[in-house]
Amino acid sequence: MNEKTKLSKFISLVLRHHPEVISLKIDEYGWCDVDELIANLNKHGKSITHEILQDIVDTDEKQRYSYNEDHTKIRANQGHSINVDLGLKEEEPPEFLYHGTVEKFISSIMKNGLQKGQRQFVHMSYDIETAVTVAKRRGVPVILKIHSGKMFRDGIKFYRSKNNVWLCHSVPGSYIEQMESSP
Ligand code: HQG
Repeated sequence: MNEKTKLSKFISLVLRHHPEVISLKIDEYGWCDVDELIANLNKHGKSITHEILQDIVDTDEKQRYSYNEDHTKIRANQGHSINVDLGLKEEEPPEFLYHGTVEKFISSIMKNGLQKGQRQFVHMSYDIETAVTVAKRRGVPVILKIHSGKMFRDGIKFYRSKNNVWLCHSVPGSYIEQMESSP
C-alpha cells in the first residue's frame, strides 16, 4: 500500500470512528476543522499538508470525503460509527440494490437480516460490481440482491450518501435474495 493510501485510510479511521486518536474535535454533523486536522495529524507523526489533503480528497476513488463550501471544514461522506447527523434526505431507491458479503455471514444474515453493526447504517451498492469490491475486502464475494423497491413501498426509509452509497437502518431477511452465481 502506498503512503497516500495509508494516510487516506488513517483519515477515514479518524473521521468515521476514532477522532480521539489524534485529539480531534468533530461536530454533531461530522465536520472537523481542516487546519486542526492537519495540525493534529502532524503532531501524531503523519506528515501532511493542505495540498496533500486536497489531493487525497480529489483523487479518492470512492469520493469518501467532502469539504464545506469555504474549505475550512472536512468530513467523511458515509461509513461512520460515531453518531453524526449527515443531514441525509430520504430517497426512493432503485428496484434492486446489492450487498457484498462473504459466506460465513450468510446464515446469520438470512436469519437476522442485514444489521448495521458498529456503523450508523447498512450499506448497499447501486451495482453488482461495486458490491463485489466491497465483499472482496473480506474474502470470496457473495452477492445479495436487495428488494429495495419493495422495502420502500412497505414503508422502510432509504438514504443516499453524497458518494452514492445507499443506506438504511436494517434489511429484513425477507427482502434479501442470494444471487445464484456469485462472481
Ligand atoms: C455483515 C467500505 C452477520 C455484512 C465498503 C458485512 C462499504 C452481518 C459486515 C462500507 C449481518 C459489516 C461498508 C448479520 C451484516 N449477521 N453478518 N446479521 N448483517 N453483516 O464494514 O457493508 O472502503 O460494517 O455483510 O466499501 O462491508 O471503508 O460493512 O460483511 O461501502 O470507504 O457484517 O465500508 O467502505 O461490515 O462495508 P462493514 P460493509 P470504505
